[in-house]
Amino acid sequence: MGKKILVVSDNHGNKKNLLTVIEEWKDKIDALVHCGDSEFDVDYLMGLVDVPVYLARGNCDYRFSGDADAIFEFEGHVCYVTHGHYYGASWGDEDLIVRAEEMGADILFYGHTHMPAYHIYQEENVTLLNPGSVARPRQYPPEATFLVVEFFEDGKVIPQFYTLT
Ligand SMILES: [Mn+2]
Repeated sequence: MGKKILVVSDNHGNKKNLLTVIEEWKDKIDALVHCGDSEFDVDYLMGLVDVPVYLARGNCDYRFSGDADAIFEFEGHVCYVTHGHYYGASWGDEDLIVRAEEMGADILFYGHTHMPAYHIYQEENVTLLNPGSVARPRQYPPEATFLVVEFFEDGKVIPQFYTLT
């Protein structure tokens, strides 16, 4: 079994959905990533779990006192967390790929679109992952989603999307 990162985004003040996911997963993960627009502050989010927490500030995070983005190493990978609105997340992957390369990251987690996404760009060695929104989904059919990414010893990174039940 590999090490796991729980990735959530865009709960927009919905504590119930966020906590449902956290309660279910907090003992099974090695890190938590929130890609922004929680509408909660850093202290609250940091206190949710006993593992490292990496946060991005969303365009609706008016009370958020943390940095805009985060970068960390995990199992030999460099992971970068951004909300994505500064990098045209709503319009396409191009600027996100450039940003990942700028940051020296091979995995980029983002939110903002409220739609789950998983794209591998082999030439650039960048994987883009969006957990979707855990409260306000915009894909069809609209289902609140989140993501668990498992990192295996051989370097493999396997994302698994979940629907909030
Ligand atoms: Mn947003």
